[in-house]
Amino acid sequence: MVKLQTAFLLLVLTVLELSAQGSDTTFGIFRQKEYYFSNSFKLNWFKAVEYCRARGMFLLSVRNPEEREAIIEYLEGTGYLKTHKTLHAWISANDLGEEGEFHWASTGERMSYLNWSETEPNDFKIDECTREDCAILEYWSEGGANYNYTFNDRSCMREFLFFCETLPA
Ligand SMILES: [Ca+2]
Ligand SMILES: [Ca+2]
Repeated sequence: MVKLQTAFLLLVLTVLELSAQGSDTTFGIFRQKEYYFSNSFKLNWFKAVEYCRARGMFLLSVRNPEEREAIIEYLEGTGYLKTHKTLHAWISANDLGEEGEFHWASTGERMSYLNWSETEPNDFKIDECTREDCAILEYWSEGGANYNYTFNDRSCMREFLFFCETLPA
């Protein structure tokens, strides 16, 4: 009977472990900040903001080289780049309030770290009513200095992966 119970417990643990591995989300704590990476789960920018806030977090801000380095290190730890050559993930920068004036939605700060990909932001015209007002962090393994964890404005309604972070109170 004891053996049977042990076997059952092992089975439960194995199932739990498998379901944890199968999860498409990744939480991690890094340099006192907690991050969340949606991994394979895509939302438009507004829903990504809501998703983060509903978990007590904020859509990621990358306000200086240190914050850029931190998210790169965190992402490398998730193993995502072992299976993907590119990354396109929403961050909180947007110029929804005033065209061309990018601010971080999570902190309210004006963007001063201009880590844009070449020729960005271009406010590309999607259609008569839509241009590009929300920013992603983009990476391409063959992009060299460009697409190197740099920013690109995209249409807010497009669905991309995203990062959440905790911010100090
Ligand atoms: Ca714009
Ligand atoms: Ca763009």
